[in-house]
Order: sequence, then C-alpha cells, then structure tokens
Amino acid sequence: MIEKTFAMVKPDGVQRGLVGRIVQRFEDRGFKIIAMKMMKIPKELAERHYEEHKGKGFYEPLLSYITSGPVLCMAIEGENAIAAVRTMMGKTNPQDATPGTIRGDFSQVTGRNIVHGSDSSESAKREIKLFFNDYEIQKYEKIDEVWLFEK
Ligand code: IDP
Ligand code: MG
Repeated sequence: MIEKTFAMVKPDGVQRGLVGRIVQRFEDRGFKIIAMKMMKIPKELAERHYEEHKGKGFYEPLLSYITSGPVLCMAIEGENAIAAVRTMMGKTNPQDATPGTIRGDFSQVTGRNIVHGSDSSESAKREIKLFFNDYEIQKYEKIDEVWLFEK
C-alpha cells in the first residue's frame, strides 16, 4: 500500500553534514519526497511531537537535543513507507542497529541517533500535520514510477 510518512534529520545529523547522504538513501530507494524544510523546532512543537514520552527519564534531554539546532523535516511517500523508512533507519539504540541502516552506519548512542521516522499510520498522519501545512505537501508524478511499480 502506498503510504506517507514523516522523517527528520535531527540536529546532530545536520551538524555532522549527513543531510545529503540521508536524503540520498530515500531517493535511491525510489521513495518520493513530497515535502521538505529546515527549521529550528520551537520548544512547544517539540513537546507536542514527543508527547508520548512525557515523564520518562530521557524526556527533558530529548527536548533539549531536538531543539538544539536546525533539523531537516521531510514527508516521504512510497510502498509501505512507514515501516520501510523505520527499517532503513535501524533500531532506536544505534548499538542494536544493523550496519546498512542509517543509525547503524552513522551513529553510536540512543541520545544522538540522528534521525526520526513515524512509527505507525496514526503517528505519520499526526506528525505530517504537526510539521507541514497542506500547501507544503506536494502531489506530483515522478517519471520513474512506471519502472518502480508493477502496473
Ligand atoms: P524512535 O525514535 O526509534 O521512535 P522512541 O522510543 O520513540 O524511538 O524515542 C524517541 C527518541 O528519544 C529516540 O529516537 C532517542 O533520540 C530518544 N531516546 C529514547 N530512549 C532514550 C534513552 O534511553 N536515552 C536517551 N535518549 C533516548
Ligand atoms: Mg518514536
């Protein structure tokens, strides 16, 4: 099923110059980038984005981390995109992330794991809406689609 998901290069990924290589992986897979912008996340938005983690030990450090510098936000569309993007990112703890995944290739610790991806269709919808206005989501056909998918 064709799905939309929300993905983010976190502040450490931006600072470490990994934006291009991370975006490249999604493009290489044939995923369609349907929205993209850089922003410094305001505290209130960070709190809403990570509200499920409120009260946990890592919540405050997580808010500081995610608001510590600009991030690159994306909406990505493709076959099974929500799970597929998470698989490409690897496990939350980079020590458990398989080599070949983004976290497994570029990061070492959970608190600096360089990327975010929505974990369910509810989260994907919620997070896309949280970070993008309707007019920022592009609806377009890409010329490789006839070769990426069966008719
Ligand atoms: P996810 O990003 O793989 O969905 P979540 O459990 O939703 O993982 O946690 C959100 C983010 O919070 C993680 O990506 C990571 O940056 C941070 N985080 C989660 N657990 C810990 C922890 O135990 N220590 C430090 N940071 C954590
Ligand atoms: Mg999560």
